[in-house]
Amino acid sequence: MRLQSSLIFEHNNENSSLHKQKSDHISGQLNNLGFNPDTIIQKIADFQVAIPSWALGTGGTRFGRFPSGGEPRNLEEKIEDVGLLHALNKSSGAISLHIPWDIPEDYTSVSDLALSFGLKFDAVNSNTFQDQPDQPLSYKFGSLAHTDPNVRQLAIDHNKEVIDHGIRLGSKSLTVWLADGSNFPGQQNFRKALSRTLESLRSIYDHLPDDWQVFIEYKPFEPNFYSTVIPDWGTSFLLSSKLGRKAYCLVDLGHHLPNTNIEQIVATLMGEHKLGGFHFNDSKFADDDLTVGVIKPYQLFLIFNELVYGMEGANKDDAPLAWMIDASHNVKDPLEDLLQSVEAIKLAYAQALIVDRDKLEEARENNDVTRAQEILQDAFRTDLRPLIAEARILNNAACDPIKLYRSLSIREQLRKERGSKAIATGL
Ligand SMILES: [Mn+2]
Repeated sequence: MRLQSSLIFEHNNENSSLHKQKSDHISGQLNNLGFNPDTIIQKIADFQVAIPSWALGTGGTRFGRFPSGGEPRNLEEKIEDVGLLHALNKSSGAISLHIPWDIPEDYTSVSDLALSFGLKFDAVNSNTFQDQPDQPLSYKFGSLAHTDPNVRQLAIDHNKEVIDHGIRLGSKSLTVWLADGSNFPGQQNFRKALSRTLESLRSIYDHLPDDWQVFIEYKPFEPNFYSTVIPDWGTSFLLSSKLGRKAYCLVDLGHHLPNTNIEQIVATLMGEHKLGGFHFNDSKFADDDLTVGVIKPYQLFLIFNELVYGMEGANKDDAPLAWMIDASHNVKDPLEDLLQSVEAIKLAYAQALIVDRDKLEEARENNDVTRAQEILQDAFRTDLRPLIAEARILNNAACDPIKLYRSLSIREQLRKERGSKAIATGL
């Protein structure tokens, strides 16, 4: 399904007068504060967040899954769904593929299809956390860290294959997340497991083209419940530092123990020029994969506060960070949920852009704690949603993407086209 641009124009015309009032109001407010609203709008308009191919279907828990139909049945339909999102918000201009769930049958036609929607291929993701039907050896006791060199080789070869698929699609990065770890004390020799992982990652790293990056994701627990081989940013930093200049740390917001100060981790990694990218989601308890910004919007803002400080300062010349959503949708329409997540990310980014950095540094240097807090909260409590909408209108996207999505009954149309029982492949 392809969204006609005339429908977006009609929608924007219908909503323009109320929107204009709100947007003029906030622009005037920003002008008074010494910010140029047009510069901020342009930065928001340019900001792109990749959509993973596995987030387009209804997620489940180990207790059940309740899909609502019309989900993409193959890679082509997944690309179409991201194309729909991108048409609605013009901020979802990339798709991140999961191998082997999304191996293209015809690279040229898949690339052409993506291009026709204005989409690029973001990081490719390997999968050594489950066995494939025809797999000769099992990942039950690990992959890159496995005690058996033959299993490690299988996992290394898989990652190299993923890179090869990515090269053919024009992707420029590989994300590695390992489920390796142990469930019981005594099960695994921590030191041996980590050094085997480094050795395996070195073989994968050697296969990376020169203009590629590898992102090392960390996670403190799950699916293993006693230890994971790469539990935290420190281990990810250690591995990426030992690997070399093409290796970076990847921060998945859900991969931290409760109350971890993620913004401080971001600051430290940026300070070392080793932050590669993000997997956005939100959580109440653990890796809940909820809609971005739905539980802890202030944390998201504080993270962007560090990101903007880096991106507009000492990290200006670094490679651009990889932005991706990594969420799951148990009870919502996946496409509506993704629209909400992208919106939340852009809002946090915009709010971080209006932090008065000079005044904040001055307050910090003078140990004026109250003032420093006020400066951050002034930015966080400014409603910049009309500016996000303005950035969309500038890009010929919808003023209100969810409103348009619903008024066009897109899910109903997809159900008709794909079937009310169609469940996304791969999950
Ligand atoms: Mn992730």
